[in-house]
Amino acid sequence: MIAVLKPGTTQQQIDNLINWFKGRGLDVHLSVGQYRTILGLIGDTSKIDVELLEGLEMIESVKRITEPFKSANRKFHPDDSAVDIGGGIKLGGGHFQLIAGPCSVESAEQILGIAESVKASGATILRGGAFKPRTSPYDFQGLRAEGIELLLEAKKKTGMPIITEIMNQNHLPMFEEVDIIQVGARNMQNFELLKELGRTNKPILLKRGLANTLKELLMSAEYIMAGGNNNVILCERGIRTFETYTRNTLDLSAVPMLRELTHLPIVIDPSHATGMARLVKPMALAAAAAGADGIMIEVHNDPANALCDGAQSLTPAQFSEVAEKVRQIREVIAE
Ligand SMILES: [Mn+2]
Repeated sequence: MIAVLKPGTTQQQIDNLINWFKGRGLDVHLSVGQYRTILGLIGDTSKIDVELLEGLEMIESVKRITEPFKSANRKFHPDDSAVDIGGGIKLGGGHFQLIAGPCSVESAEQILGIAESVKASGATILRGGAFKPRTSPYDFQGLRAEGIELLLEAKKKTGMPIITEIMNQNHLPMFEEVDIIQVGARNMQNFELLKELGRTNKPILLKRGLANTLKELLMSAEYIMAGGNNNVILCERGIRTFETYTRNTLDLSAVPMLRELTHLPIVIDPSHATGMARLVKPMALAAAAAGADGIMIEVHNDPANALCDGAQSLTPAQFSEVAEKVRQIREVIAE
């Protein structure tokens, strides 16, 4: 981090500032020019509040050289991370996983039927919502605890690990046997929830908020990792732009950009990103081509009568086609 001081700053002020930085464990490199005095701060500056510094009378500007995220930063962890999902499955670091299942768990027959068909098509992880963060309080809110029970039954019968969303840290005891806990877009900055998940050792799939930057996504990952849980998977699911034909705008550049910034695995969710079943296949293929570590797709046995997100859900037959094409794309990019 570099701090540029205003002209006319006294030696006493400079000494005070240097001591303040040293008190925070930083080494300070002082550079006195004809018109400018510059302090180079060396060490872990992640706990330094840039806005506080910029507010000081003697400071002209502050520039971070290293990003404020530390645990997630590739600079300190050059190799890709692979998150251990359990059951011999890893995600990231060369391990690609296809996640599929309905938006919401609706019944035992529904979740088990979909699980069996997506497994047969090559899906390796089963998704299904039990607690649903719906925009309207009058929409289906999910089967809640019963939904998790049904997912666990499907897991037992198919052997597929399961992923489902948590909305409240008080629900954590219900997630004991859930393999991956999802933090939805709307909770990306629910910091108390993130801290609580940081105290577990569960794999966490963290979705990017609909109006959040990649830096904010990484800072949220940092919340989980700062608590000691490094099993974080990032998920791009579309962001809100001025476009209205699609539900959201899929930011596929997030894959190569995040790849540079972080060692954490990156999953793409083309279903929520586009909101339309017919756009899911091209976007899933593009995600595979961009090098995503995983793709998460909503699949329903009867999309027209789905209790949630039917318009963007693929039928098992459509999913099977996408899964095959994704496999082919991955072969091409591996060459
Ligand atoms: Mn959904």
